[in-house]
Amino acid sequence: MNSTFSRRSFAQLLGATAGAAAIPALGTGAADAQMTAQTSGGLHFPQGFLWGSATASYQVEGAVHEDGRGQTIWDTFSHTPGKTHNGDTGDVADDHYHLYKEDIAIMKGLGLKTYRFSVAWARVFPEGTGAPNPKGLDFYHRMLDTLLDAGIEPYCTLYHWDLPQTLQDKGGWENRDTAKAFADYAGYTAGKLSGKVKHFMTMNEIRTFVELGYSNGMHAPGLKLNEKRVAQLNHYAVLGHGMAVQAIRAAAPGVKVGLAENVAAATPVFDSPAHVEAATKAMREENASYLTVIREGKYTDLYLKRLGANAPKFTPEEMKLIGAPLDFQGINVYQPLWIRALNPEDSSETLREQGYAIVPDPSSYPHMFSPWLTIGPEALYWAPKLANQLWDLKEIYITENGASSADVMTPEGTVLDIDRTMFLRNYLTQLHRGVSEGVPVKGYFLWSLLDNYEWADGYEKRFGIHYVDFKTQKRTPKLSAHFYKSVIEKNGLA
Ligand code: PNW
Repeated sequence: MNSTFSRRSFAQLLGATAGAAAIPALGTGAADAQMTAQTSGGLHFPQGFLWGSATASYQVEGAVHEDGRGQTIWDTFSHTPGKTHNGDTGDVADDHYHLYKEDIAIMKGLGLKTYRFSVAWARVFPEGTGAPNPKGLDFYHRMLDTLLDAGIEPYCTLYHWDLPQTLQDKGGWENRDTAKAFADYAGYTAGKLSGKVKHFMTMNEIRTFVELGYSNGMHAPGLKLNEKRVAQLNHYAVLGHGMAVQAIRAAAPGVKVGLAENVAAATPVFDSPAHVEAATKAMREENASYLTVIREGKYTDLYLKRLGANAPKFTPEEMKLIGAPLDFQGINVYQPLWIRALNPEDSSETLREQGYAIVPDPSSYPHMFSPWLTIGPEALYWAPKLANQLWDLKEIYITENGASSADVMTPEGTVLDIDRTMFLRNYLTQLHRGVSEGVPVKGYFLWSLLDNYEWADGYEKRFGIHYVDFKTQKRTPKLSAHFYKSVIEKNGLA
């Protein structure tokens, strides 16, 4: 395809890089015709909608030995042979620790209103607890000053999976003391940064670090524990969130506190009252030990019943902390979980007691470069809508949404990621549908600003809207960056 792209079209595209109104230069393409058709009604977002992008410390920073940073479970895991694609590590990643000014200039050029980043716990407390390392926070102060100078509002995640190794050596999230250590670190850090940051998320994707880290062993620390141990450490993880909420409120009065969770995005197979009712039940039950317990302060009856003797041990005080009210809710939405209503023929006791069925993907189901990233734009309509119906969330942010592509840098020096651009356009169209119905989504953070270290997939699976040459650290905007810039400029898709 790229070889048939004419020189003139390239010139137009490169023109689009510099100029604000340049996207129409591509207006003869099929993709733009599709966009016109979809948006003929004018898909504008409410004034003040926060357009952002997200990254995470271990995935972009590099500089793992610099300024007193302690070792984390991802340093250990990625350096263990056979654990990551190609043995890739985050030792250098995007070298954002040194290139943050350039990266913030890129954000400013895009027109970003907001940026979601995470703090590496082991930069602030190299051993997880004990004496803080002032040089660690200095980096975030430098970064935040540059960001604020650029007029971009920071949203800060306090835990995006890079647990200090010292704490893992004492059991990690299996040890209740880790929850307390996290709260201490979170309170300390929020207190120090609250002059510059007004929105804090305790954790990112509790589901992912619990299930991939401790159950199937695909992520750090790479353990495969039994159901009982996983349920108990899941409890300590949500407890860590709850204790951190309390600590942040005490240390940084006035800031807003939430978390970013990847909900199982229950999506009805089609829009009928019975399927929507089934999807609503699934939204609650499939998130039972994550968002549901955090929003309701209790585990669902079905969750506890199914675990039986493997259910976690907990106290009423712990449940109160876990269910503490939040100021906003971040949800990361990637793939749909397709749900149908039950038929009279569904006789299984399991289905009957839960009241919905998960429909498995046929082998022909389309996905992005990451096999798990099945495509279903409707997830970005239903996930915030159903979550809001269940828990009256009031202030929702899509804290992550984006896609991996097998990006190719053309000889002319550009990346035409039409699949990612299509993915984003269609998901954003569905987000617009929800917002226009009054679902209180206040902002959207695209994952990710830059290609970065995609965990166990190393550098192979690129999620950025800017291409990174990992040898030279050169950043190049992809077609999707031009698209996103135009969305921000127009505050919509029309
Ligand atoms: C999220 N899944 O991870 C993380 O928050 C990011 O750090 C990550 O880079 C991004 O999504 C893209 O993967 C996920 O298997 C990892 O369903 C795996 C899954 C979902 C999210």
